[in-house]
Amino acid sequence: KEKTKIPVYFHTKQMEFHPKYEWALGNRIKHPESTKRAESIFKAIKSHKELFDLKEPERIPLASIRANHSYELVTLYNSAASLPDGQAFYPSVFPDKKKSRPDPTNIKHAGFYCFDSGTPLDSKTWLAASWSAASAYAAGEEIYKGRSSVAYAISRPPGHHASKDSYGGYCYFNNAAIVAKLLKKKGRVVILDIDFHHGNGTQEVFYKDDKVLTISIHGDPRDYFPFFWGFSSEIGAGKGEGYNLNVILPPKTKFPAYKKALLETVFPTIKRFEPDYLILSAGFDTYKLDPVGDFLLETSDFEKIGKLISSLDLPTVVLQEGGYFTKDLGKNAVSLLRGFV
Ligand code: OKP
Ligand code: ZN
Repeated sequence: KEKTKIPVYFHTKQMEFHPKYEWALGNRIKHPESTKRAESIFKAIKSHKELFDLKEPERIPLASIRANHSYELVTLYNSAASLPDGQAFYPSVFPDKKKSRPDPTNIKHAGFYCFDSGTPLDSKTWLAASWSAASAYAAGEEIYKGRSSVAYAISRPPGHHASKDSYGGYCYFNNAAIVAKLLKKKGRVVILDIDFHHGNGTQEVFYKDDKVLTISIHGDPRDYFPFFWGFSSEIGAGKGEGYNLNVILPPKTKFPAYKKALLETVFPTIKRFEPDYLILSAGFDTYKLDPVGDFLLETSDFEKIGKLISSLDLPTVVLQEGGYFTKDLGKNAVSLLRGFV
């Protein structure tokens, strides 16, 4: 039988955005979400031509962004697009949402829509974020149209912290949620988030939805970003009650404990749901050398995780989320995807 390659989507416009800095305990650090990340993945993908078919996405239909994000949020990103080159807006005022009236055409009001201090807006943010979403959407279409059983997008900037009308955690558009809204037209969707951080944006979008099951495995939110979401008590609401699962693992988690969480908690929940599609929010900040995360997974563990997840036998869209040890990021991504081959 002929071996089919995994389609991988990426657009060079995703590389035009360069967030400058971020704060870590009062120290100004180089922004971890740099273009070097995508470069590392792109290089690793290109060096495995036998496994991957690298493709450029078409522009994402604006309707698919609007299906997941508010008019105001899109307007704000548009306003940022006219900032002078080299200027970035980092919000410093975060008003009470119930008591303030924001103007999304005024970039100074960005704090109304933003929840942290590490997610700048500049003239290129909209460009890169919409091409990142386009890559995700194109990978989603491969699955939607039944052309492939697995597809991957080098979706940078990432998406899982962004919700309908707010952004943060280096995320602007929620790529996984955009793809889920496409796949939902044809069936039941599970989004499994294996980034080190809780996928609060994804959780929020589908919190009251019983057709999209959201699961996130992450470090304890009491100690790690995003701090205010990701607890096991968050199980969904309304008809979505029982359709959100948060799995917290301790610092220094290694593969055996990670595998146990997958097999004993995550997979039974997925199987009970009887999904038609899987979206994997793949972060590699669970890697042992990651400067942001605190787990101890090895490069070879990602292949094992990929293999375990592919044993669910679901058409799968793999989307890039975090992972900040740039040098090994590409080989970690290839390792995970190899598990699907
Ligand atoms: C994004 B993703 C405090 C340092 C923490 C936020 C981490 C965002 C992670 N300013 N910064 O889930 O990989
Ligand atoms: Zn992360």
